[in-house]
Order: sequence, then C-alpha cells, then structure tokens
Amino acid sequence: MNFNKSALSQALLEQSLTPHPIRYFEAIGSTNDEAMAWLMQSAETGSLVIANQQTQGRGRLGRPWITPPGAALALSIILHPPVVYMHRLVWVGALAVADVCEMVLADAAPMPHIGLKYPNDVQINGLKVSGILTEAAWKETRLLGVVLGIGLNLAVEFPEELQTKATNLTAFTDAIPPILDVYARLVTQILYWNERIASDELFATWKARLTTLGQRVMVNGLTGMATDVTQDGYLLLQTDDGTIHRIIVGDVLLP
Ligand code: BT5
Repeated sequence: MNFNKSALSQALLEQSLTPHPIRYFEAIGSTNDEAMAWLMQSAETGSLVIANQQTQGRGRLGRPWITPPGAALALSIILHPPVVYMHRLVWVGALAVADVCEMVLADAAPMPHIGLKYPNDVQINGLKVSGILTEAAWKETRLLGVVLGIGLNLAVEFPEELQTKATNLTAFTDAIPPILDVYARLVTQILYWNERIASDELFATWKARLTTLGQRVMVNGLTGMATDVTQDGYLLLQTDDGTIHRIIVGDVLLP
C-alpha cells in the first residue's frame, strides 16, 4: 500500500488540524530545521511543520532519518514546556506515537506488540517504526521552546541495512486510515500527553511501555541489566559487579 502525495496539502491539513498554525512542504530538508527557525520567530505552542518528504531528515547525533515521498509521517511541533520537564517531551512524543499505532492496529490479527526502547524508539514487534528528536532553543539560560520532531513509517522501502531493524504500519494492517486522520490523531495525542507533562501518569505510562527494562543491554560501553528508569529520565544499569550506573540517553543495544 502507498500513500498518494495528493492526500496531503496545506489546505487539507489546515482543515483537519484547526486551529494549529501549519507549514506544509511537499519536500523539505528537515521539518525540525524549519520548526526551529519558526520557533526563533516566536511561533506559538502547537505550531506544526509537516512534510511529504524529507531530503535531509535527521536523527540524533546527526544520523540520517529517511522519509521518502508519501511513505511516512514527518512532523515537527513547537512546544514550550517548563524547563524542568523538557526531557519528558521525548516521552510525550513516544507515547503519542504508541497510542496512534495502537489505534491504527486495533483490528490487526494477531495484535502486534507496541513498545518503547529507551530512549526514543517506538517499536512494533521489536522493530523501529518511529523515531523522535527533540531540539531546544535557548537565550542564555532561558528556554525559548522545544521542537519535537516525529517520523512514523507507513510504507517506507528500507535500504538493506535497515531491513532487519525497521518496520512500517502497513506491515501489520491493510486498513491504515487516511494520512490526514493519522496526523490529526498524532497531534491530539501529543497535546494529551503534553498537558500531563508534570504528571505521574506520564512517567508511569512511559515506564510501563519500556521494553528495555528487565533486559540485558549494552549502553555507552557498559553491559548489564536495565533495572529501572528515574523521573528525571536516567536509565539504571546494573553491571555484573553489582554497581548501579545512572545513564542518560545512550544508544541501547542487545549485547
Ligand atoms: C531517531 O534518531 O530515531 C530520531 C528520528 C527523528 C526523525 C524526525 S522526522 C521529523 C523530524 N525532522 C527531522 O529531521 N527529524 C525528525 P536515532 O535514534 O539517532 O536513529 C537514527 C537511526 O535510525 C539511523 O542511523 C538509521 O539507522 C535508522 N533509521 C533511519 N531512517 C529510519 C526510518 N525511516 N525508520 C527506521 N529507522 C530509521
């Protein structure tokens, strides 16, 4: 199944996503770059940049994120979280995507497993369906705002090196709703969790969905058991000598 680019336009998105200010692009380098520039011009909370294709999509640490035309969601939303909770925006994005995957796959048989891999992957049956990239803008020590960027694969043809690591929603159902509806649900769920950014509910739901906990993993060069996560976003890793390490945002690998 593919998603025709004619299904998206500035006018249709404005209709579906009222009252959010929107900038839509058929093709763009990175929606996060456009959103960051908009944020610096005082964009309001909830402003959206959406693209049908990204030619320079980015992951963390400058890694590439592929968004071929008409095959995936690519969205950046501008938010203004309290600075003490800004690390939680990754949780907001991940839970919103997980909710959307659950809604879209509600009738899939058998129901695949939707889980989160610390720190920022949404996985279906252990394969990455979505990635999340948050980028903050500061003026000296004042947080001006954050861009929450989300890519969600619908029908991406992956290069060989990703074929055993990545997946699409269309791999699990033939009944994907129109892409405009998927965007609308995603934005609704982002706002739902963003309103709860300070809540125990957000932390507990994120933690409950983390498939990383209870697994033996390798992260930042250390191997051990991922035992817990903390409210401030650390992963607790117990190495074989019994030491508990507090780790922030490394790449978690299975040893
Ligand atoms: C991420 O980085 O997972 C964050 C991706 C964020 C993408 C969104 S799209 C909208 C907004 N605009 C942007 O420019 N970015 C955001 P990281 O954890 O570093 O993972 C990157 C790695 O994922 C790459 O090195 C590849 O191995 C893999 N990858 C690339 N494209 C993928 C895809 N479409 N699906 C699954 N895996 C992919």
